[in-house]
Amino acid sequence: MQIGKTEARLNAEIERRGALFAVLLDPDTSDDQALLRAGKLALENGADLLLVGGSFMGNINLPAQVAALKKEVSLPVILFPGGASQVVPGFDAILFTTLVTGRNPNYLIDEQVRGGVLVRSFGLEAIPTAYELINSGKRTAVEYISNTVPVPADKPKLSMVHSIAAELMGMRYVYLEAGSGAETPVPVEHIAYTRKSTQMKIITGGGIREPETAAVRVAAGAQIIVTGTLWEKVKDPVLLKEFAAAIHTKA
Ligand code: 1GP
Repeated sequence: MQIGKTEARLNAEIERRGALFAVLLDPDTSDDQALLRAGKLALENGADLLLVGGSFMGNINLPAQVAALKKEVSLPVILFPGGASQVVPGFDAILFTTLVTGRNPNYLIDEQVRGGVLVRSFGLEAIPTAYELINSGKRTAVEYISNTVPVPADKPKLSMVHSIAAELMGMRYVYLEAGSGAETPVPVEHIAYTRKSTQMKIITGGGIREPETAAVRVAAGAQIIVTGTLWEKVKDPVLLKEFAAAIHTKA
């Protein structure tokens, strides 16, 4: 499958900035302006892209809110769904994920079959993405919901072999995930091993709360750093700027 416009834009931006700062927005809100406010704050303070996703999505107004967001915020807005039922139109692209570290067929093929039809009908650009769940100390929502066992934190080579397989299956991005609100982020060794053995673009997130934590993961080879939970409590422009500065290795 050919690289689409948004993926090409991300690739070019990664080339230009070294690594990108992604802010994850929770779509499950009853406040019609919440997404727009959070998106504007992210744009004004150095974020490069917005991801929209969560374990649950019960917001029937999401397509309209995304349309409003896209009108006013010039960043790529990418859907990061937890399953096929969360595929809705209006996004620049979707991270079309496969939970490759799990052995649950629902998240290896079933959700993709159900969601793929919607992706095509809505004309969404798909970015084929391997999703690897790494143990972060405590049980996360994604582990519970997906009913899969994460890669042990002290076994980075296990991430690596899943990354190799995913690349051979045609995936171009890999998301090394500790889980939303994780106690500890993905250990740098997992990132470094995947970097060393594949050409895939590496996204990592889960439990990143400090710019320095992001910077060491960029140094290990991550190209997109995702932060979500942090901004639910803190709406701090200064901290956003510090993250952007820590992540962008090129001016
Ligand atoms: C979750 O990796 C993301 O899918 C972001 O995690 O909410 O912990 O920043 P946090």
